Amino acid sequence: MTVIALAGNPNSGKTTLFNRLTGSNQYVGNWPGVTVERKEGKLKSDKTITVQDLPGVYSLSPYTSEEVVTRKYLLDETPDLAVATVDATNIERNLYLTLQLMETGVPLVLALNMTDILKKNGRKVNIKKLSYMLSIPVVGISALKNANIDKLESEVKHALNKKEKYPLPEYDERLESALKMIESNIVGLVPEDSTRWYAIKFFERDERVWDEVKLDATRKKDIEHIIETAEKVFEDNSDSVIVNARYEYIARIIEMCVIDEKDFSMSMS
Ligand code: GDP
Ligand code: K
Ligand code: MG
Repeated sequence: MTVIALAGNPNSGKTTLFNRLTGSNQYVGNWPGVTVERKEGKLKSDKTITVQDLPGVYSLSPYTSEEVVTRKYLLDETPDLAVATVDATNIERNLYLTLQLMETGVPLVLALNMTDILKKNGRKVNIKKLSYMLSIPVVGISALKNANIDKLESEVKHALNKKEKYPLPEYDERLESALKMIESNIVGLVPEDSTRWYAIKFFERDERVWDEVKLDATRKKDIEHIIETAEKVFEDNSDSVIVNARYEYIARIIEMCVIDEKDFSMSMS
């Protein structure tokens, strides 16, 4: 059975897209142990593909029930592919989650939603450039207006067949060397495709990952030392180092891919 999961910020249009993709063909329940709604259905155009609507989250931290459900699903149940539902009118905030989704190692297609109101806001997103810079397929859609959903489906099916890995976002060199050192300490002890994700979570001192991954005391000490050294270099807490690295990365993408037509006409006058 093939499973695709819809992941995105709250109100990015996941459920609207889910309804488009599955029609009336759905099952609604709860995730085990929490009162978070679980929606599952079959893809209208191919009943062998299950579509899973995941709880909306802003990040893959281990704090809210929604975050716990979404991250557990992506890391432990590993869908064949995830569709990152991105609200194009709030692209910066939404890409923050997209980077984390990429790091889980799950194959990803980005559905840039709400393109219908993007025009009204006087903004344009260069989709080809966005796809090139992130190294993942990107499709501009409007779930509400039913625009380009067939294109999204064909990109999803194409990606499912290709099973290609994409290069993960790379941050500041000094951060990268810390992460590489952590990776060498955990390789073989975590699922191979999500090594990067675990390295980042160790670096952030994510409590769940420190509890769940069984490391001997020496490795734990080594990793703690790597983190402390990085914190001295950056003069900042390790979790803030990651937050800043992600926002810097996103700022470069926005600069290259988003055109604010209002700004442009003002600067021309
Ligand atoms: P979810 O929280 O991610 O499941 O988001 P919903 O599917 O519930 O959508 C949140 C709101 O955005 C609803 O009012 C939708 O009607 C609206 N919405 C969803 N997709 C689009 C779209 O493509 N364009 C516009 N204009 N509104 C949309
Ligand atoms: K909602
Ligand atoms: Mg929803």
